[in-house]
Amino acid sequence: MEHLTPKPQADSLYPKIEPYEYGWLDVSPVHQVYWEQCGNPNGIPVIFLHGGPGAGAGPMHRRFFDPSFYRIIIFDQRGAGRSRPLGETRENTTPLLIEDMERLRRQFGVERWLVFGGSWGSTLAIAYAETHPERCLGLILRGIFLCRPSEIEWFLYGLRAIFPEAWRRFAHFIPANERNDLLRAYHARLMDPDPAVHLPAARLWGSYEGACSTLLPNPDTVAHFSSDPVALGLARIEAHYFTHNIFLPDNSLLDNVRRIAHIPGIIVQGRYDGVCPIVTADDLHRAWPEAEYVVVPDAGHSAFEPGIQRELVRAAQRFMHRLQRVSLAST
Ligand code: STX
Repeated sequence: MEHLTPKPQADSLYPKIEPYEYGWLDVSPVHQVYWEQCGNPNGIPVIFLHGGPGAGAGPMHRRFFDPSFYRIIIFDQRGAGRSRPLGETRENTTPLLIEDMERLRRQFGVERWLVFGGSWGSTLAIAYAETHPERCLGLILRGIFLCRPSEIEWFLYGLRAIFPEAWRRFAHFIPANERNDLLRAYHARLMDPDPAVHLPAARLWGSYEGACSTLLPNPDTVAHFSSDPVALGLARIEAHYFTHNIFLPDNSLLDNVRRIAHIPGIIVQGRYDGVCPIVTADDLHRAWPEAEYVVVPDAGHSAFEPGIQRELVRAAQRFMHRLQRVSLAST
Protein backbone atom coordinates (compact mmCIF):
# COMPACT_ATOMS: atom_id res chain seq x y z
CA MET A 1 0.00 0.00 0.00
CA GLU A 2 1.17 3.46 -0.82
CA HIS A 3 1.90 5.74 2.11
CA LEU A 4 1.26 9.34 1.28
CA THR A 5 2.17 12.16 3.61
CA PRO A 6 -1.15 13.84 4.30
CA LYS A 7 -1.26 17.27 2.74
CA PRO A 8 -2.21 20.00 5.18
CA GLN A 9 -5.77 21.13 4.61
CA ALA A 10 -5.75 24.10 2.27
CA ASP A 11 -7.68 26.16 4.78
CA SER A 12 -6.08 25.20 8.11
CA LEU A 13 -3.58 27.40 9.93
CA TYR A 14 -0.05 27.51 8.49
CA PRO A 15 2.72 25.81 10.52
CA LYS A 16 4.25 27.43 13.60
CA ILE A 17 6.85 30.09 12.76
CA GLU A 18 9.19 32.37 14.67
CA PRO A 19 9.82 36.04 13.93
CA TYR A 20 12.88 36.89 11.85
CA GLU A 21 13.02 40.17 13.73
CA TYR A 22 11.36 41.71 16.79
CA GLY A 23 11.78 44.64 19.14
CA TRP A 24 10.18 47.49 21.01
CA LEU A 25 9.42 50.97 19.64
CA ASP A 26 9.34 54.02 21.94
CA VAL A 27 6.08 55.64 20.95
CA SER A 28 5.73 58.05 23.87
CA PRO A 29 7.53 58.91 27.10
CA VAL A 30 5.31 56.27 28.73
CA HIS A 31 4.89 53.49 26.16
CA GLN A 32 7.12 50.96 24.42
CA VAL A 33 5.29 48.96 21.81
CA TYR A 34 6.33 45.36 21.05
CA TRP A 35 6.50 44.42 17.35
CA GLU A 36 7.62 41.42 15.34
CA GLN A 37 8.04 40.46 11.70
CA CYS A 38 7.60 36.92 10.34
CA GLY A 39 7.37 35.24 6.98
CA ASN A 40 8.88 36.64 3.77
CA PRO A 41 10.90 39.85 4.39
CA ASN A 42 10.33 40.82 0.73
CA GLY A 43 6.69 39.76 0.70
CA ILE A 44 3.48 41.78 0.65
CA PRO A 45 3.12 43.37 4.09
CA VAL A 46 0.13 42.52 6.27
CA ILE A 47 -0.43 44.16 9.65
CA PHE A 48 -2.28 42.15 12.30
CA LEU A 49 -4.45 44.04 14.83
CA HIS A 50 -5.40 42.16 17.99
CA GLY A 51 -8.65 42.43 19.90
CA GLY A 52 -9.78 43.73 23.25
CA PRO A 53 -8.55 46.46 23.21
CA GLY A 54 -5.81 45.10 25.43
CA ALA A 55 -5.89 41.38 24.54
CA GLY A 56 -2.40 41.32 22.96
CA ALA A 57 -1.25 39.11 20.10
CA GLY A 58 0.31 35.64 20.21
CA PRO A 59 2.16 33.04 18.15
CA MET A 60 -1.10 31.61 16.71
CA HIS A 61 -1.85 34.90 15.00
CA ARG A 62 1.19 34.47 12.73
CA ARG A 63 -0.45 31.44 11.19
CA PHE A 64 -3.33 32.93 9.19
CA PHE A 65 -0.95 34.03 6.41
CA ASP A 66 1.16 32.14 3.87
CA PRO A 67 4.66 32.91 5.20
CA SER A 68 6.27 32.44 1.77
CA PHE A 69 4.12 35.26 0.36
CA TYR A 70 3.39 37.64 3.22
CA ARG A 71 5.62 39.82 5.33
CA ILE A 72 3.64 39.41 8.56
CA ILE A 73 3.85 42.38 10.93
CA ILE A 74 2.32 41.92 14.39
CA PHE A 75 2.38 44.31 17.31
CA ASP A 76 0.89 44.56 20.77
CA GLN A 77 -1.08 47.79 21.18
CA ARG A 78 -0.26 50.21 24.01
CA GLY A 79 -0.64 48.54 27.40
CA ALA A 80 -1.24 45.06 25.92
CA GLY A 81 0.70 41.79 25.71
CA ARG A 82 4.44 42.31 25.52
CA SER A 83 4.19 46.12 25.25
CA ARG A 84 5.35 48.05 28.27
CA PRO A 85 4.04 49.01 30.75
CA LEU A 86 1.34 46.33 30.82
CA GLY A 87 -2.16 47.69 31.40
CA GLU A 88 -1.04 51.35 31.22
CA THR A 89 -4.00 53.60 30.36
CA ARG A 90 -2.25 56.97 30.29
CA GLU A 91 -1.59 58.25 26.76
CA ASN A 92 -3.71 55.42 25.46
CA THR A 93 -6.42 56.38 22.94
CA THR A 94 -7.62 55.24 19.51
CA PRO A 95 -5.99 58.18 17.64
CA LEU A 96 -2.68 57.36 19.37
CA LEU A 97 -2.94 53.69 18.30
CA ILE A 98 -3.49 54.89 14.71
CA GLU A 99 -0.34 57.04 15.05
CA ASP A 100 1.57 54.01 16.35
CA MET A 101 0.59 52.07 13.23
CA GLU A 102 1.92 54.91 11.09
CA ARG A 103 5.14 54.98 13.11
CA LEU A 104 5.59 51.25 12.59
CA ARG A 105 4.77 51.55 8.88
CA ARG A 106 7.41 54.24 8.41
CA GLN A 107 9.98 52.39 10.51
CA PHE A 108 9.56 49.31 8.30
CA GLY A 109 9.62 51.31 5.07
CA VAL A 110 6.20 50.03 4.07
CA GLU A 111 4.17 52.07 1.56
CA ARG A 112 0.91 50.12 1.73
CA TRP A 113 -0.19 47.05 3.62
CA LEU A 114 -3.06 44.64 4.02
CA VAL A 115 -4.84 45.32 7.32
CA PHE A 116 -6.22 42.32 9.23
CA GLY A 117 -8.17 42.64 12.47
CA GLY A 118 -10.87 40.90 14.48
CA SER A 119 -13.24 42.23 17.08
CA TRP A 120 -11.57 45.35 18.52
CA GLY A 121 -8.98 44.73 15.80
CA SER A 122 -11.79 45.37 13.28
CA THR A 123 -12.69 48.60 15.08
CA LEU A 124 -9.10 49.81 14.92
CA ALA A 125 -8.69 48.63 11.32
CA ILE A 126 -11.72 50.65 10.21
CA ALA A 127 -10.60 53.71 12.20
CA TYR A 128 -7.09 53.44 10.67
CA ALA A 129 -8.39 52.92 7.13
CA GLU A 130 -10.77 55.88 7.38
CA THR A 131 -7.83 58.05 8.52
CA HIS A 132 -5.23 56.68 6.06
CA PRO A 133 -7.15 55.01 3.22
CA GLU A 134 -4.23 55.42 0.82
CA ARG A 135 -2.11 53.11 3.00
CA CYS A 136 -4.45 50.12 2.76
CA LEU A 137 -4.13 47.39 0.11
CA GLY A 138 -7.20 45.73 1.58
CA LEU A 139 -9.05 44.92 4.78
CA ILE A 140 -9.85 41.55 6.33
CA LEU A 141 -12.23 42.06 9.26
CA ARG A 142 -13.70 39.48 11.64
CA GLY A 143 -16.32 39.61 14.43
CA ILE A 144 -17.24 43.20 13.70
CA PHE A 145 -17.18 45.58 16.64
CA LEU A 146 -17.94 49.27 16.16
CA CYS A 147 -17.84 49.90 19.90
CA ARG A 148 -21.06 51.94 19.85
CA PRO A 149 -22.78 52.49 23.21
CA SER A 150 -25.35 49.80 22.31
CA GLU A 151 -22.53 47.27 21.77
CA ILE A 152 -20.86 48.13 25.08
CA GLU A 153 -24.24 47.83 26.82
CA TRP A 154 -24.71 44.43 25.16
CA PHE A 155 -21.29 43.24 26.34
CA LEU A 156 -21.97 44.33 29.94
CA TYR A 157 -25.63 43.32 30.27
CA GLY A 158 -27.22 41.84 27.12
CA LEU A 159 -24.96 38.79 27.05
CA ARG A 160 -26.70 37.64 30.21
CA ALA A 161 -29.50 36.35 27.97
CA ILE A 162 -27.09 33.83 26.37
CA PHE A 163 -24.45 33.20 29.05
CA PRO A 164 -26.31 33.71 32.37
CA GLU A 165 -23.85 31.59 34.39
CA ALA A 166 -20.78 33.48 33.20
CA TRP A 167 -22.60 36.80 33.54
CA ARG A 168 -23.62 36.04 37.15
CA ARG A 169 -20.00 35.36 38.11
CA PHE A 170 -18.99 38.60 36.39
CA ALA A 171 -21.78 40.78 37.80
CA HIS A 172 -22.01 39.36 41.31
CA PHE A 173 -18.40 40.24 42.03
CA ILE A 174 -19.76 43.78 42.27
CA PRO A 175 -22.02 44.57 45.27
CA ALA A 176 -25.72 44.78 44.37
CA ASN A 177 -25.94 48.51 44.99
CA GLU A 178 -23.30 49.18 42.27
CA ARG A 179 -24.51 46.65 39.69
CA ASN A 180 -26.56 49.18 37.74
CA ASP A 181 -23.26 50.58 36.42
CA LEU A 182 -20.93 47.61 35.99
CA LEU A 183 -18.51 49.55 33.80
CA ARG A 184 -17.98 52.22 36.42
CA ALA A 185 -17.73 49.66 39.23
CA TYR A 186 -15.20 47.51 37.35
CA HIS A 187 -13.25 50.53 36.13
CA ALA A 188 -12.77 51.76 39.72
CA ARG A 189 -11.48 48.38 40.88
CA LEU A 190 -9.33 47.72 37.82
CA MET A 191 -7.56 51.07 38.19
CA ASP A 192 -6.89 50.57 41.90
CA PRO A 193 -3.11 50.31 42.38
CA ASP A 194 -3.50 47.45 44.89
CA PRO A 195 -3.20 44.05 43.17
CA ALA A 196 -5.50 42.58 45.83
CA VAL A 197 -8.19 44.86 44.40
CA HIS A 198 -7.42 44.99 40.67
CA LEU A 199 -6.37 41.36 40.05
CA PRO A 200 -9.60 39.61 41.14
CA ALA A 201 -11.59 42.12 39.06
CA ALA A 202 -9.36 41.55 36.03
CA ARG A 203 -9.61 37.74 36.33
CA LEU A 204 -13.40 37.85 36.40
CA TRP A 205 -13.58 40.26 33.46
CA GLY A 206 -11.21 38.06 31.42
CA SER A 207 -12.97 34.84 32.27
CA TYR A 208 -16.37 36.39 31.38
CA GLU A 209 -15.11 37.54 27.99
CA GLY A 210 -13.35 34.22 27.35
CA ALA A 211 -16.45 32.20 28.28
CA CYS A 212 -18.62 34.24 25.89
CA SER A 213 -16.14 34.05 22.98
CA THR A 214 -16.78 30.54 21.69
CA LEU A 215 -19.86 28.74 20.43
CA LEU A 216 -18.94 25.60 22.41
CA PRO A 217 -17.42 25.79 25.91
CA ASN A 218 -13.63 26.02 25.69
CA PRO A 219 -11.77 25.87 29.03
CA ASP A 220 -8.45 26.77 27.36
CA THR A 221 -9.87 30.06 26.06
CA VAL A 222 -11.23 30.92 29.49
CA ALA A 223 -7.94 29.97 31.19
CA HIS A 224 -5.94 32.11 28.75
CA PHE A 225 -8.04 35.26 29.10
CA SER A 226 -8.33 34.95 32.88
CA SER A 227 -4.58 34.39 33.45
CA ASP A 228 -3.11 37.36 35.31
CA PRO A 229 -1.08 39.26 32.71
CA VAL A 230 -3.59 38.74 29.88
CA ALA A 231 -6.58 39.57 32.08
CA LEU A 232 -5.02 42.71 33.49
CA GLY A 233 -4.13 44.15 30.06
CA LEU A 234 -7.51 43.19 28.60
CA ALA A 235 -9.75 44.32 31.45
CA ARG A 236 -8.00 47.59 32.22
CA ILE A 237 -7.64 48.73 28.64
CA GLU A 238 -11.18 47.69 27.69
CA ALA A 239 -12.70 49.43 30.70
CA HIS A 240 -10.63 52.53 29.86
CA TYR A 241 -11.68 52.62 26.18
CA PHE A 242 -15.35 51.80 26.90
CA THR A 243 -15.53 54.49 29.60
CA HIS A 244 -14.37 57.02 27.00
CA ASN A 245 -16.43 55.74 24.05
CA ILE A 246 -13.16 54.79 22.31
CA PHE A 247 -12.07 58.44 22.06
CA LEU A 248 -13.91 58.94 18.76
CA PRO A 249 -17.04 60.97 17.96
CA ASP A 250 -20.32 59.02 18.21
CA ASN A 251 -20.93 56.76 15.22
CA SER A 252 -17.90 58.12 13.37
CA LEU A 253 -16.86 54.70 12.03
CA LEU A 254 -20.15 54.14 10.15
CA ASP A 255 -20.56 57.82 9.25
CA ASN A 256 -17.18 57.82 7.49
CA VAL A 257 -17.38 54.41 5.88
CA ARG A 258 -17.56 55.85 2.34
CA ARG A 259 -13.90 56.81 2.78
CA ILE A 260 -13.00 53.12 2.63
CA ALA A 261 -15.65 52.03 0.12
CA HIS A 262 -13.07 51.65 -2.67
CA ILE A 263 -10.71 49.46 -0.61
CA PRO A 264 -11.12 45.72 -1.25
CA GLY A 265 -12.60 44.21 1.90
CA ILE A 266 -13.66 40.86 3.29
CA ILE A 267 -15.88 40.67 6.39
CA VAL A 268 -15.97 37.32 8.24
CA GLN A 269 -18.66 36.98 10.90
CA GLY A 270 -19.92 34.13 13.07
CA ARG A 271 -23.73 33.83 13.11
CA TYR A 272 -23.67 33.08 16.84
CA ASP A 273 -21.07 35.63 17.90
CA GLY A 274 -22.14 36.50 21.46
CA VAL A 275 -19.53 39.18 22.18
CA CYS A 276 -20.06 41.08 18.91
CA PRO A 277 -23.52 40.10 17.65
CA ILE A 278 -23.94 39.85 13.89
CA VAL A 279 -26.26 42.86 13.77
CA THR A 280 -23.15 45.06 13.78
CA ALA A 281 -21.54 43.24 10.84
CA ASP A 282 -24.89 43.55 9.06
CA ASP A 283 -24.93 47.32 9.74
CA LEU A 284 -21.37 47.58 8.39
CA HIS A 285 -22.11 45.56 5.29
CA ARG A 286 -25.22 47.59 4.45
CA ALA A 287 -23.12 50.76 4.73
CA TRP A 288 -20.29 49.12 2.73
CA PRO A 289 -21.98 46.72 0.28
CA GLU A 290 -18.85 46.63 -1.92
CA ALA A 291 -17.11 44.46 0.71
CA GLU A 292 -17.36 40.69 0.49
CA TYR A 293 -19.43 39.36 3.40
CA VAL A 294 -18.91 35.81 4.71
CA VAL A 295 -21.24 34.61 7.46
CA VAL A 296 -20.08 31.42 9.15
CA PRO A 297 -23.32 29.65 10.11
CA ASP A 298 -21.91 27.61 13.00
CA ALA A 299 -19.45 29.88 14.83
CA GLY A 300 -19.19 32.29 17.73
CA HIS A 301 -16.72 35.13 18.22
CA SER A 302 -13.17 33.80 18.50
CA ALA A 303 -10.76 33.87 15.54
CA PHE A 304 -10.04 30.20 16.31
CA GLU A 305 -13.60 28.98 15.98
CA PRO A 306 -13.12 26.28 13.30
CA GLY A 307 -15.27 27.95 10.65
CA ILE A 308 -13.91 31.43 11.35
CA GLN A 309 -10.29 30.29 11.25
CA ARG A 310 -10.94 28.57 7.91
CA GLU A 311 -12.58 31.64 6.38
CA LEU A 312 -9.81 33.96 7.63
CA VAL A 313 -7.15 31.74 6.04
CA ARG A 314 -9.18 31.65 2.82
CA ALA A 315 -9.58 35.42 2.87
CA ALA A 316 -5.81 35.92 3.17
CA GLN A 317 -5.35 33.43 0.31
CA ARG A 318 -7.83 35.32 -1.89
CA PHE A 319 -5.90 38.54 -1.30
CA MET A 320 -2.67 36.70 -2.06
CA HIS A 321 -3.97 35.55 -5.46
CA ARG A 322 -5.34 38.94 -6.24
CA LEU A 323 -2.17 40.80 -5.18
CA GLN A 324 -0.05 38.30 -7.17
CA ARG A 325 -2.08 39.14 -10.27
CA VAL A 326 -1.67 42.87 -9.63
CA SER A 327 2.12 42.59 -9.19
CA LEU A 328 2.46 40.35 -12.27
CA ALA A 329 0.44 42.82 -14.32
CA SER A 330 2.73 45.68 -13.32
CA THR A 331 6.04 43.94 -14.23
N1 STX B 1 -14.13 43.04 23.24
C1 STX B 1 -14.13 42.79 21.87
C2 STX B 1 -12.87 42.13 21.46
O1 STX B 1 -12.04 42.69 20.80
C3 STX B 1 -15.34 43.56 23.77
C4 STX B 1 -12.69 40.81 21.95
N2 STX B 1 -13.63 40.06 22.40
N3 STX B 1 -13.08 38.90 22.81
C5 STX B 1 -11.83 38.99 22.58
O2 STX B 1 -11.54 40.16 22.05
C6 STX B 1 -10.86 37.95 22.96
C7 STX B 1 -11.35 36.60 22.49
C8 STX B 1 -9.53 38.27 22.32
C9 STX B 1 -10.74 37.98 24.48
